[in-house]
Amino acid sequence: MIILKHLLPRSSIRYLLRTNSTKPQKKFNPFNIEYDPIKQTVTYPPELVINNQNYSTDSWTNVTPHILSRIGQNLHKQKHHPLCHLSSRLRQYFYQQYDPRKLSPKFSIIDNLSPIVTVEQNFDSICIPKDHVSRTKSMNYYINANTLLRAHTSAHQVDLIRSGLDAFLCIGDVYRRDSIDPTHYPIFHQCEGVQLFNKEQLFVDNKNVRGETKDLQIFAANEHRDATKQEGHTLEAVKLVEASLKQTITDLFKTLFPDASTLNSRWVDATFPFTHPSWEYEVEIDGKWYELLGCGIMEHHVLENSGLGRDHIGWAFGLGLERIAMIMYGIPDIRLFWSNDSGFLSQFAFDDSTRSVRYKPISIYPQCINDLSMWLGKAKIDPLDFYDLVRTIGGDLVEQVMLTDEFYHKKKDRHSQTYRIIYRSPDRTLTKNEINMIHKDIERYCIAQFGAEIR
Ligand code: FA5
Ligand code: MG
Repeated sequence: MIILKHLLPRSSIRYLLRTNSTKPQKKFNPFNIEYDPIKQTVTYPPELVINNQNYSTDSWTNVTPHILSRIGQNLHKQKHHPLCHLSSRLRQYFYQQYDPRKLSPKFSIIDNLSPIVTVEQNFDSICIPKDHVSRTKSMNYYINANTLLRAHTSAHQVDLIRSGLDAFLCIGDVYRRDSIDPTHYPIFHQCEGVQLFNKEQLFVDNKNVRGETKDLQIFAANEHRDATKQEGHTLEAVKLVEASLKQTITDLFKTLFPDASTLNSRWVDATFPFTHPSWEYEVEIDGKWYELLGCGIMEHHVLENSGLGRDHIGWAFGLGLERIAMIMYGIPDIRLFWSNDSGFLSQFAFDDSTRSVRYKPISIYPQCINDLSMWLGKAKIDPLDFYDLVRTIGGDLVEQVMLTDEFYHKKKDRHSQTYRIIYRSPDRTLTKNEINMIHKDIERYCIAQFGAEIR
C-alpha cells in the first residue's frame, strides 16, 4: 500500500459522492482508493482498475476519484449534448473537403481513443523536452510514472500518422490540473486537426499556386531556422502550409459563427514544442479576448517520429470544444457542460446540429465567497495543488479559486497565503451550512497536510 501525501478529511467523501445527503455513504469506492478518516490519508491500492485495465500505482499516482469518475462519459458523443452538436459540426465542415485523387473525403475522424496514454505519447513523441514544465506532476493527472490521462489530443498525432493517415481530426476528453474559473475546468475536450502535404498536394493540387511548379521544393539544403520557419524547410512551402492552415481555421469559424462579421478575431504568435512557427487564434467577446486554439507548422522531428522522411510537411491545430460551444450557445460557465439538469440539457434536445440556439439561464443562484488565510512554514503551497484539493473536496460547487495574497514574514520565518474560494452551484441554491462544511474540510486538510495555522 502506498500512502500518498494527499489527505482527505472524512466529511469530504460526501462531496465526492455528488449527493446532497448529509450522511456519508460508506460504500463508494469504485477504484479501491481508500480513505482513512482517522489518519486522514488516501491510500492507493497497488493497482488501479480503470476501464477494465490494471495499472500499477507508484509515487507519481495523483489521479483523484472525482477525475477518474469522469472517464468514459464522453460528452462529445452523448446525443444532443452541446459538445456533441459542436463535434458534429466540426465533422461536417471537414467532411466537405474532398480529395479528388482518392475520390473520398480528405479527413478521417477519430473520436474513440482512450484518454489513458503513455508519457511517450503525451510528451516524447511530439518532442516535448524532458525538463518541460508541462510534464510536471503538479500540472497533470498521472496514473503512474509511465501513464497519465492525456493532457491534449496532440498525444495521438504520431500514432495516427503512423497508421497511414495524412489528414485527420482527433476528438476527445483531456485532463489537466489547471486553474479554476468560468472558462477553465480540469477536464475539457479538444479537437486535434492535422493535414500533411507532399510536393504534389502542396504545389500542384493547390489553388493558391499558379504557373510553373516543377522548381518548387518543400526542403532545401542550407535553410536555417528562424522566426518564420524550421531548418530545412523552404519559405515558399511554409507560407503555403500557413495559408492553408489559417484559411481552414478562418473558414471554420465563419461556418460556426455566421455573424462573424461582428466577432473580432486575431492571430497571436505562440510557441509549442511540436510546431514552428506557431500561432493562437483568439476572438473578442464583450471587450475580452478568448483563446480558442493553438496551431502551427508541425516540427519535422514529429513527422520523423511518425516514420516520414523529407517528403512531407504539415500543419496541426488543437482547439478547445468548450470554449467554442460557450460562445456558440452563450453558455456562461464551463461547469454547465457536466450538468445533468434537464433545464440545461433540454435546451439542446434537437437533431439538427446546425440549429442556432442561445442558452437561457435556468436561474441565477447566489455566489458565496469565503476566504481562507493561513500561516505556513518555510514552504508555500503550490496554488495548483490547492486548486486540485479544493476541486476534490468541493467538486462542482466551487466556481472559482484564486490566490489573493501571499507574503513572507521574516521574523516568524513563515509564509502566509490567502485564497478566495467562490462557491456557487450551477443548478441550485447552496445553504450556508453546506458551504461551511466544505470550507472547514479544506481548512482541516491544510492543517493536517501542510501544517497550516488558519488565521
Ligand atoms: C494545446 O493543448 C496544444 N496541444 C494545441 C496545439 C495542437 C498546438 C497542435 C499546436 C499544434 P493549449 O494548452 O493552448 O494547447 O490548449 C488548446 C486549447 O484548449 C486552448 O486554446 C483552449 O481553447 C483549450 N483549453 C486549454 N486549457 C483549457 C481548460 N483548462 N479548460 C477549457 N479549455 C481549455
Ligand atoms: Mg494555450
